[in-house]
Amino acid sequence: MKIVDAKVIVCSPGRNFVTLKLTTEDGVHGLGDATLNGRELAVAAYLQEHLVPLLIGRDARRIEDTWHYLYKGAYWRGGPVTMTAIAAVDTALWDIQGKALGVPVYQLLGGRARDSVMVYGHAHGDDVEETVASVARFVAAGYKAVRAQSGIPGLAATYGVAVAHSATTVGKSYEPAVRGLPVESLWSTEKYLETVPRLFARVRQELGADVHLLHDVHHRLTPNEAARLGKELEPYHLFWMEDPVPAESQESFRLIRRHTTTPIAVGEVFSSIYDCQQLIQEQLIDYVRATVVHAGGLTHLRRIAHLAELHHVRTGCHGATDLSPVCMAAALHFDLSVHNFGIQEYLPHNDDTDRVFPHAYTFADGAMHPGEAPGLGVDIDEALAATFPYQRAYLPVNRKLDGTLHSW
Ligand code: KDG
Ligand code: MG
Repeated sequence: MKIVDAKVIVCSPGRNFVTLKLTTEDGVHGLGDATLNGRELAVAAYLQEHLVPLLIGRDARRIEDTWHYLYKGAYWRGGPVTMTAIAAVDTALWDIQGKALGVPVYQLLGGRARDSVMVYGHAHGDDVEETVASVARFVAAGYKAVRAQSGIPGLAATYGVAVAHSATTVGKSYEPAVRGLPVESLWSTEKYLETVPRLFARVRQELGADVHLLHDVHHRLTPNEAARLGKELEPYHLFWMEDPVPAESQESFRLIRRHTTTPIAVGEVFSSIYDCQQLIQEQLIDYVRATVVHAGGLTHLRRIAHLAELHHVRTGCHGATDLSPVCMAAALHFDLSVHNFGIQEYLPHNDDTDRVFPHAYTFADGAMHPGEAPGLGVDIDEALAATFPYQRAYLPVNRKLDGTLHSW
């Protein structure tokens, strides 16, 4: 089953997506998401210039061999651009394999380990009370788990609080990529640490103990500050505190761990098992957030999950709207089949994106299912995609009140 065509499709139905489409001599095609938010064209060029020539003529069934051929064959290992490009190829090959055998991808991954996949939505508001009301709307809409992010008094814009969309509408996407040059936001650790415990006290007071609550610190604290936050949030029993510190230094998590039992999730920026090896093996985290598109595809993500399973770490795949429906579909097949699944992030895409990428996955009652279509169950309408050309976009940057550049 030789690959005879490999196409890199860049489109922007509201935000930029890079998609790899591989076609075999039998006319079967498979898709892989290759979107790296704010650096999209680097991956498109990596695929087009360096991987496409290697793919033509290869046997599409040799998924494992192709993964190692592209990883070890590059000599230069890892990094988000390389691993996103490899992920796209790997995902497309699993899609082809499923279609060729007439089964959904999750059946190739060992079959379903659960009936459906619990997801969390994003609640947010300009202040604590608005955010409490937003969480309540998600609960009323059937969500079992909700991430809560509130505006911070004294700061004009805060991570996780939408600007472009109505802040509290269930089902609306939070779209942080901004077309044009990066916007700058301001940050104060003191104001943030004062607000977040108050937010969760109010949410628990209004909504009780049943709903799973999550919060994303978005890499902004030091280990000691994160330890303080985790400790102050303990009475509110969070499902997780996400990305408390930048994770380049895996050792930082020891300090946080020593001080708090609030569960820790990390890894949406990870591109390989080596980014989280120590975190997992030393049980410094509870959830690993790596997902298909940025962590080398289903083949490599399964390796991460299997290592994690040995150390009581569960999965919590990144699922923001800058990951295309192709990634969402692949993540759902992974989630349904992997034993140590924890939760899946879910933000619905806008209508244009859903029309460009028709898909079989569904949401009901706070959970998702990848559907029973052969392969991933997602396609691309290339003619429609062509009507949404690429537009340069960047993620925001973040500065402290005195102007010092900080992590966004
Ligand atoms: O591209 C970056 C976004 O995907 C990220 O900022 C979203 O942190 C995020 C999350 O948890 O969804
Ligand atoms: Mg995050």
